[in-house]
Amino acid sequence: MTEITIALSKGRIFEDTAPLLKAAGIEAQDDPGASRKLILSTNRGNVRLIIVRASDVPTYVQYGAADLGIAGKDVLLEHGGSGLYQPLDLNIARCRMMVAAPENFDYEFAVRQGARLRIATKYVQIAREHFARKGVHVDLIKLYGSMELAPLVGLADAIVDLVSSGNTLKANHLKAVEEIRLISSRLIVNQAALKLKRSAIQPILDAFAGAVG
Ligand code: PRT
Ligand code: MG
Repeated sequence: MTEITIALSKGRIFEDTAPLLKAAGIEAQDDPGASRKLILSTNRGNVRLIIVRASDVPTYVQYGAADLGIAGKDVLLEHGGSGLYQPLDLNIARCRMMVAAPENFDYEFAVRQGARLRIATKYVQIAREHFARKGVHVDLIKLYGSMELAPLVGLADAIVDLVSSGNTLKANHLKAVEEIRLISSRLIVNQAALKLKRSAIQPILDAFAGAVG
């Protein structure tokens, strides 16, 4: 039987993914939340799950170490998507990629003035493309987390980050000043695996598509 490996991350994506896997007839043998195993067997002998960092999912699938994966569009845009099919928007882990600035910073005015802005972000590709499209000159400062801190201590004028409830911005006296795009998670497939293992992969794709509606 054809072996299938699916790359997932713990955290918010996994919670929303478990029902979709179930709809595809796939259930993990151990609870990924509790288990420290990185390779989980499932009720289907030929299907296994691997647990990786959210931002590493596209890399495992690109190189064929996993056949399928689930990754946020934010992560896919930063990765570039080479070697991947993105056949399905799963509509889970939804949020918005936003520009945010301190409550007392007049972003629109700074943009109109043609000011050069310092932007701190984990999402350098997305930010670069956004500001280039707007014709705004920016210096991008790459961070790996806690972006909200950067404007508070003078590292940056503004940030580019994901926002869902808005509570993190509010708690740090920041406001969203511009929406870049909606973000949700996508099913991704290794392009070569889809050709070579289509009879095993296609039913999983169909089940996911049916569960998403
Ligand atoms: O932590 P790790 O390095 O393992 O990876 P990760 O942080 O990317 O994983 P995880 O599970 O936190 O996020 C996985 C995916 O969830 C992301 O790639 C997004 O596609 C999606 N997602 C949805 C979010 C959010 N909503 C979100 N709100 N990812 C992060 N956030 C953060 C945001 O960066 C900010 O710090 O939550 C904070 C804001 O939340 P609110 O509710 O206060 O607005
Ligand atoms: Mg996280």
